Amino acid sequence: MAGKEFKFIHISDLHIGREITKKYSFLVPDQEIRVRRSPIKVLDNLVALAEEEQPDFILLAGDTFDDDMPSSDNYFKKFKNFLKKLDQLNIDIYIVLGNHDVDSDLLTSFEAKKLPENTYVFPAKNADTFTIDNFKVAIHGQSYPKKVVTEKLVEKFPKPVKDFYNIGLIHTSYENTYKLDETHNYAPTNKAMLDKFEYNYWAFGHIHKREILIQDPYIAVYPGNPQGLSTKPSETCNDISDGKGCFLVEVKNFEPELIFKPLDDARFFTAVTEVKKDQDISEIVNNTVKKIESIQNENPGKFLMITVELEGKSDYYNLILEEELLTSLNEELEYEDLNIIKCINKLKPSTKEDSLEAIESIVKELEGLGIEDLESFINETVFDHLTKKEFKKNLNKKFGDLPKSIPLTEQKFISDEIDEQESSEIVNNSKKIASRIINGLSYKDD
Ligand SMILES: [Mn+2]
Repeated sequence: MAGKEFKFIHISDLHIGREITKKYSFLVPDQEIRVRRSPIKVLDNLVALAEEEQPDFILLAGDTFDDDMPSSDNYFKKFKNFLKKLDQLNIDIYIVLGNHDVDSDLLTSFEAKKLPENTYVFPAKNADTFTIDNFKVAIHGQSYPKKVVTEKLVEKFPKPVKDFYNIGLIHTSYENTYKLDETHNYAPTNKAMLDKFEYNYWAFGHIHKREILIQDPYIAVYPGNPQGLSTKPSETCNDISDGKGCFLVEVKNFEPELIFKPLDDARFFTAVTEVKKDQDISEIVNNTVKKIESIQNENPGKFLMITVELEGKSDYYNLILEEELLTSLNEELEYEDLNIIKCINKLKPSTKEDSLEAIESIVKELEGLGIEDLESFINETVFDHLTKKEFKKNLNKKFGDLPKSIPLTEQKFISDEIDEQESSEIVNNSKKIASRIINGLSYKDD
C-alpha cells in the first residue's frame, strides 16, 4: 500500500552555546560577533527554510546544545522561541538527546510540559515510537540516558510498524567512524545491526561530517553539523563548497529523495595553493590570493575563515614565513566578510642542491647591489621572507658553524629607528659577509 507524500528535515549537532571564537581572538569586533552568533543563527535559517519548504516535521538527532544548558539560559530561551515559531507554522519537531546535551533541560522541560505542543523529546529510559497516522510515518527514537553511552541502544529499538514509513532517530557512532576506544564509541551501530530492522530511514547525529552511509534498501545518514565549529576536517567545507546544513527529505511512495540545504553563516575553509618548483614568492602569494578570491566568489553572503596551506616542492620552501604570509594576505584581502586565520607552510625543498642554490642566489644578489639598493634588498627580501634563525640555519648547512655575532643575521630590521651610522654598518657588514660566502670562505671571524 502506497503511503502519502510527505517531507521532513533531518538535522543534528547544532551545538548551541559553543564558543567558536575563543580561539580566534584576532577577529575584528563585528566579525567576532558574527562568528560567535553563527550556531544560533542556524535556527533563524532553519525557520526560513521551513517557511519556504513547509516540511511536515523536523528530526533533530542530538547535541542541540553544546553542554548542560539550563532552561534559564538565554540560548535555551532562544531555542524555545524557535520551537514556538515552528509551532506557528504547524511543523512538528522530534528530538533526541546526544552526549553533549544529555544534561541540558531539554527532556525535563518537555516532561514538565514546558515546551510548545509541536515538540516531542524522546525518553532516555527506553526507545519509544511516535506514529503520525496521517502520513503513515513511525518515528522510533531514544535520548541518551547519560553522557557516556557504550550500550548498543539500537538493539532494543521497537519492531517496525507495518505499512508505515519507519524512521530510526539516534545519536550514534556508526561503524566507529573515529576509531574510538570502547568508552568513546557512543551508542554504536553498524550495518549488520541496522540490516536486522526493516526501517526505511535512519536519522543519525554525532558525526559532524555529512555522509550518506547506506542508500539501499534503506537510508542511513549523517546530515553533519549545520555550522562548522573549528578548523578540523569534519568542520570545514573544503570538499563541500555548498557549506553545512541539513537534509530536506521528500518521500513519495516510500521513495525518499534527499536534498541538501545549507544553513551556516560562517564557513571554515582550507585554501591549498599547489606550488611549483620555480614559482617565486610573489607568484605564490598571488596564486594564494586568487584561490581565496575564488572561494569568496563561490560562497556569497557567508563569513569565511580560511586556513592557507602551501603544498609542493619549492626553491623558496624556507623563505616563506607563516606569520608574515598571514599578515600580508590579511592586508591584501581586507574584506569584512573574510579572515585568513592561519597559514601553514608545507613546502618541501625541490632538491637539496636547489635549496642551497636559492640561498646562494640571494647572497649573490646581495653582493651585486649598491649600498642603497642593498639596504632595501635586505629589508624587503631577506628579512621579509626569512627569519634570522632560518637564514643562519641554512648558511650553517653550507658553510659550517657560524659565530654568534653574525652582523647580518643578528641585526634588526633596517628601519627609521636605526641611525645612519648603524645602518651603514649593517650594509657594510652584509656586503662583507656576502662576498666571503661567494668566495667560498668560512663565515667565521678571522
Ligand atoms: Mn555527539
